[in-house]
Amino acid sequence: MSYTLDEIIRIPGMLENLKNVKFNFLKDTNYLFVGCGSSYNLGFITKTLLNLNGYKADVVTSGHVMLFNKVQKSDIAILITRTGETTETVKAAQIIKNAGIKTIGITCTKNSTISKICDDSIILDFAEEKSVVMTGSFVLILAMFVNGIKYHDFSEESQKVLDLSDKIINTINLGKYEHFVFLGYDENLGVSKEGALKLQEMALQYVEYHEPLEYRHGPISRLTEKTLVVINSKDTAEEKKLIKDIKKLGATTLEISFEGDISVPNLNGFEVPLRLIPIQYLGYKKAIQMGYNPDTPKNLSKSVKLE
Ligand code: F1P
Repeated sequence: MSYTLDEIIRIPGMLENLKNVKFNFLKDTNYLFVGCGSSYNLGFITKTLLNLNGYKADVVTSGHVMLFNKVQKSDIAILITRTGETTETVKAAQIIKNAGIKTIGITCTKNSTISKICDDSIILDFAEEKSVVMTGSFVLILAMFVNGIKYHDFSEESQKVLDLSDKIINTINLGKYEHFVFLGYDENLGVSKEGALKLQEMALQYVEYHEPLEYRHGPISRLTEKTLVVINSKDTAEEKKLIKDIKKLGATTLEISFEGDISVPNLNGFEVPLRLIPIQYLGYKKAIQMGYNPDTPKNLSKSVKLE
């Protein structure tokens, strides 16, 4: 079995462990999320959910902070890095600290550079991963952030979503598709961004992500019968209409929603960690179908280290 598959399958068990991790967001605090790649996407999704629920939060790439040596005003910066060693994030942490902003590092690696620099750290070492691409660790960190707004035990539901993803995705003839489009609003736009990254990293596919109704405004011109459109919808009538239109044009859709092909519970956006499971599994399955090793994707390393 590949490490990636193992790291996806162990998600329900890891979520069970999250009960022992204490983390809370405060309404009067201004948060800034900082990260690269999937870790940036974690910040992007969480910032959106926080804003929708009346909290103050923003997100920036570590590379931007490092390159321009400046950072927007905030009370607490949350630096996310699974490995704790990504150059841009480590350098951004130091710049932010020097600007007098409190820093919290979120990592899955013990004794890493990020925890040495940050004022505080949360080390989720039980979610440390062997494979290059973030899967289970992403769901775990996201669930921790969601629980920081409103507590929810995702362990049982995640097993159901995992089983359903396995059942549904195994019925799709993945060899037919060479173009993957991910659609979603608000926090689901972040899910879509991460979905696109998974299919790109693991399976080297041509990918896109958009807000659903934006798809008709240009990107739809590239749609063919070899396109699989994954829509993380909120079951709105307009999203349903779009699905019909996409099908009429000959492409295939996979809807992840409360009543979709793969169903997730409606928790007013807080179900977002569950929405990641099908897309990670899809990335893994497409990589296998292409004959690639999902654990060690082309040109990538577990953490990017700049000279
Ligand atoms: C960030 C990251 C990964 C990506 C790739 C390169 O790593 O961008 O998200 O999959 O392998 O590194 P980290 O800072 O979270 O360790």
